[in-house]
Amino acid sequence: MTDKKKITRRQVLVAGLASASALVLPGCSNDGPPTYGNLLRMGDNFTWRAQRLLLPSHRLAREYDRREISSIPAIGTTDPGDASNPYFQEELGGVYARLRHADFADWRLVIEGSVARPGAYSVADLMRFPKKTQITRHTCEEGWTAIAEWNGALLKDVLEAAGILPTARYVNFSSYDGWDDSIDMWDAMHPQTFLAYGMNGRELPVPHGAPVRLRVATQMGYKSMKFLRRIVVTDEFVDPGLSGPIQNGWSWYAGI
Ligand SMILES: Nc1nc2c(c(=O)[nH]1)N[C@H]1C(S)=C(S)[C@@H](COP(=O)(O)O)O[C@H]1N2
Ligand SMILES: [Mo]
Repeated sequence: MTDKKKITRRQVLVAGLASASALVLPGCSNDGPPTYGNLLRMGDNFTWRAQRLLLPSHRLAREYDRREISSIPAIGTTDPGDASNPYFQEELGGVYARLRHADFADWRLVIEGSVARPGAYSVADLMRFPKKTQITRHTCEEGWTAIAEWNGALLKDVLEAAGILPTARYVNFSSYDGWDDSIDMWDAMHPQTFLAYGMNGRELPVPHGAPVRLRVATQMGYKSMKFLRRIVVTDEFVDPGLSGPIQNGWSWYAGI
């Protein structure tokens, strides 16, 4: 086959995908996360749009029994306050180290953006929401899985207390190790999306994201952000730039 033919085939494939998504979801073509012109990323976004359109209600991730809980390694950042880590950032990591030193008594989760009542929640504040438990499987893109019990508040309950405005569509998260990422309102309202302050019945350990992490049971592990700092509800998709997963080559939507 000549080069010319190969290019032609690829062009046909791209055009086909683009028109397929336009056909299936009229009016959605300028909506949602950017594709950066990448063919694989277009596929991810197609999966996201198709799932949101075709699945009428929240699909639940499988829940397990207590005796199926397995050991779970701590991956990525295991302590944002560790100054010997090459990724350490004083502005965030230094603050985290001081908060940790005081047992996170002064930690607050800021919730702002498209909400009627922006605020800052302590761990004790989050513990006043109905306490939820899920035993679910965590799937890391590096190829391992583990089953753990997560204890916490539903993100839905906390966001509803903050008063989500009708225009709100995305929920953005920032962490003490400089990660920024987002999920859509669908996943934010999901009955298995937690703000977890506990793991396997104990306080959430530092390597797993203390004092509070996000736990998104319906997506790959990297969407479950550890060491939460701030939540911003937005009406539009916000590209987090270099601190976000898209720029690192990971897909924004990683449904499992
Ligand atoms: N803030 C932050 N969140 C993060 C990470 C990280 O390095 N920093 N790693 C992600 C990845 S790739 C995985 S698999 C899980 C790992 O969670 P664990 O360390 O509790 O097993 O957290 C995710 N959330
Ligand atoms: Mo991961």
